[in-house]
Amino acid sequence: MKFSIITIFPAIFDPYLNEGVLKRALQKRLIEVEVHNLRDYTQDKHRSVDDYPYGGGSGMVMKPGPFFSAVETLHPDAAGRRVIMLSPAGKKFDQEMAVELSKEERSLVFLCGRYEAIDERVSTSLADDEVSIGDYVLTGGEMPALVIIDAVARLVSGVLGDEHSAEIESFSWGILDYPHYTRPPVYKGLAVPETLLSGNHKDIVQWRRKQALRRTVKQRPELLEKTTLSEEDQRLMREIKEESA
Ligand code: 4GX
Repeated sequence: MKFSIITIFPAIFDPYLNEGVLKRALQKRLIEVEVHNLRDYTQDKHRSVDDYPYGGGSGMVMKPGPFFSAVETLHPDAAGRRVIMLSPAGKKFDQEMAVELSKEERSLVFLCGRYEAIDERVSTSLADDEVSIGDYVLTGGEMPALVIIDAVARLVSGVLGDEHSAEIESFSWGILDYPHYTRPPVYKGLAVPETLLSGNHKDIVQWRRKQALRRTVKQRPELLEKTTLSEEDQRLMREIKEESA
């Protein structure tokens, strides 16, 4: 899987990519990440990437030229690239989009903007997708690009160890994870739920599923509208509702 990033702050990426799972994935050549400086694709001696907005108003607008030059120079074959512009106005990124992107054959090219805006022609005529990581305003598209690369890279085959492959499916169940505990059995007077210490595997599986459902109802009820619950889940849900009544 190949990722390419276009930014005026290339130094942001190295520290994050050179730790943990992504570092190993890069070493194993399971993923490839190229970081390019947008200013290398400017024409003027000041290497300017922004300018005043037509029509007036406050704030600067990123020029289209450097983004087009960078993409067309670095990825001249349009069929081999999928250009993703990060923007608060984009489609909301979620696990479903991460799964879809992880199956992409083309290079994923991330356009990271700064300032108040990017000239509209970049989103309409250069980018294939405009993506937002959430409804808040950041100072640039670099962290959104890293968030997406992180979420997509861990879905690439071989990036997580085999022991984690079940975890890959966990969010696609469409409900939240169950609570986890490790030693000690009592910490600051807080005990680990006894079912987990019972050694009864069937009870443990059912307890975890019920906890996951309980947590989802309480914290993210909207997730339950998108998923279909099994007969067993529906029985557990009735129990949950009776207990809270
Ligand atoms: N999810 N930002 C991009 C510059 C900008 C402004 C307008 C395009 C259009 C963000 C987010 C985000 C701040 C990154 C503004 N680019 N990106 N930047 N939330 O807030 O993706």
